[in-house]
Amino acid sequence: MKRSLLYGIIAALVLVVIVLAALVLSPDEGGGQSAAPAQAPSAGVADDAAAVIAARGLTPENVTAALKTYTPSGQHDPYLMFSSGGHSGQIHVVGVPSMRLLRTIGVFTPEPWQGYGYGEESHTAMFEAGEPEGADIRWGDTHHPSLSETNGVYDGEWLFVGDKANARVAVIDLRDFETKQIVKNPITMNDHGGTFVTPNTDWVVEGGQYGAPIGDFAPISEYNEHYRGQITFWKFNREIGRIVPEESFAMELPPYWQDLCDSGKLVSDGWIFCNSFNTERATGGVGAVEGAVPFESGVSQNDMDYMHVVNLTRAAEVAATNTNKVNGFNVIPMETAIAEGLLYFLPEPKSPHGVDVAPKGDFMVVSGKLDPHVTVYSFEKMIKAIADKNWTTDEYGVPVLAFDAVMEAQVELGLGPLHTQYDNQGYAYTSLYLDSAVARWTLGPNYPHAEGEEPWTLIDKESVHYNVGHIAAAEGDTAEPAGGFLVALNKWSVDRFANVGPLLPQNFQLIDTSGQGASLQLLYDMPVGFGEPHYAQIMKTERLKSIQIYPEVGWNPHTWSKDPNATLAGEERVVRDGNKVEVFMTAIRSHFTPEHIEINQGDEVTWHITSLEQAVDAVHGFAVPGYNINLSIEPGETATFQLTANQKGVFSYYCTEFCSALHLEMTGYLMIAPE
Ligand code: K7E
Ligand code: CUA
Repeated sequence: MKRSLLYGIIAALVLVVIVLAALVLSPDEGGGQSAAPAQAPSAGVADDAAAVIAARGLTPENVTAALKTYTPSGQHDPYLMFSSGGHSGQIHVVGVPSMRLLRTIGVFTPEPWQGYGYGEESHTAMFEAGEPEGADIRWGDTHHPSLSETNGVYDGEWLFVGDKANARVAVIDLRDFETKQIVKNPITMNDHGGTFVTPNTDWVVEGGQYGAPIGDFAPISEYNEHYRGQITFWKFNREIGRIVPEESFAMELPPYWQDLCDSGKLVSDGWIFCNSFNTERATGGVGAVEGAVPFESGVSQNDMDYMHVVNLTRAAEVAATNTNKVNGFNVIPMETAIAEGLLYFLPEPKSPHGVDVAPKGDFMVVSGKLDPHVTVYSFEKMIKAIADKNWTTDEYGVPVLAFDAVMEAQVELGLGPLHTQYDNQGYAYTSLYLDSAVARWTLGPNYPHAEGEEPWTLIDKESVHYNVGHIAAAEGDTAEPAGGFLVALNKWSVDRFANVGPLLPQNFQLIDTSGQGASLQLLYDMPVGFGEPHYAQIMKTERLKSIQIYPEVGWNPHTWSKDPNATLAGEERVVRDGNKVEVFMTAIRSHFTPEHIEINQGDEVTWHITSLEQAVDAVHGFAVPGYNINLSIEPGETATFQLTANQKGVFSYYCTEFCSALHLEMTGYLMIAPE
């Protein structure tokens, strides 16, 4: 009796929740493909659901969360999250709200599934182009992915990401989700503030991090005189889809530790903001230097550090006539930057981490890791303070604007505030590392406000698990945030998942931000076991313009044109010129042509394979044992690799994708006769 009553109550609850969810998740909001209109469930379905709920011991909140994230088979997510992969050196693409991992993009690290970095000529050349001289680097530490924008809104065309470890920037083409370019910063060994695009993707910003002599050596005792910071502006040419180093430039900065940057937009378009820390210019040295103070305390002495503000429009003009070069790269000297009014500082409390420009471009928000407030700066007030010359100068002569003249508001949020994102309801969201929470607070009077909510006020806090770093809201760093969802990128997972050894996954937690007031709801945990993601961006899926088949048989994804070595059916051949051998091969289900390649030990082989496939998802792989050759040949693609036949023997090359019922037969013999 009691039991059936309980079931009845649960069934009624479920019914209410399902009907509510049907109202909340209208087909429009579902976006993507095939969002069928939700139907009121029959009593029978509710009974079944009630039984499941009882058996699994779910609460009504659990059930609501499940209904908001469940994505039936075949339905697409309305949003895609592009997450940095941290030490994996990759980018990971995750569907939101299902939190399904859709794709990994090899960037700074070879990626076997994509054949990325295994013998394919353009990939190998790309790694080498991005390496410091003499190094052989096959990893990266990706921190801040940046989607290309048009008028301050994602356009779904290009993706950039920085490598903190080696100060490199990569360009990814979202037509085929492949990395097309890696550039090495010629004046610094490592960075942090990369990458951030300007509102029309004219520039890709790469901020610095640890001060160092620019293109030179100097002992640490000469820190103040010879160590410097920098910020680099990479010119992006959309026509060719490449960064143009010759048109790019950097600016020499005092040896503070520059951190994350953000681009101005709308009213503040043309300006760049970067936070910094270690204005103390601490040089560490514990264990090496008598009486030295460790970095962790030496870097946190000052109550204020400096937000760096760069007039990029003006800096680009100065760069055009600047003659100062370091390692062949255009670098505006600090004195020039000051004299030309390109660089200003805003005092910012305390050991800040990141600066985030509000959707209308009117405010810059900074969080000090050691200050419980976020500090909001007014762009308008900043411009006035510059016009009024309302400043003192730092030791290097850089104008430091008066704090009271530029500060708009301070909002107390909690402990360890880090990064801020925005939504379409006039709310800002800030991660609280030490509190393990996400705070929702209101922006100023010129943003929308819910009934009874005051500007610049903390509204809600949602606990996350644990120690959140960045947060990513749907289109939440653009001029038109979408609202609805936010993902907390948590650094620690501790007890959230089954123990998989002492190296635990990170934890992405999806939060529903669609309501107003104190309505934030944690929906879903996604363990991340591939590295430590830092920043992520969430874009509407409908903005993508990606292809499924290359435009023409024989396409070169790297040049985005027909490959001169494209091989059509009937044109397959092996051409010999002395000890140089060139193979022109085709691949189609379920054979390579030719199936026998006979060469001699010592031959130098260039090998082209063209996929004749025109069917979606009909991908072939190509592996040669013993030679570290592993390709992915997507429909229509021509791939090229080179090998020197230094080992004799018989090598069975084969297709590595289970492409058809006769996939195992998709093989051939490479016969290398002894010298
Ligand atoms: Cu991890 Cu943006 Cu590199 Cu903060 S950064 S958390
Ligand atoms: Cu082609 Cu398996």
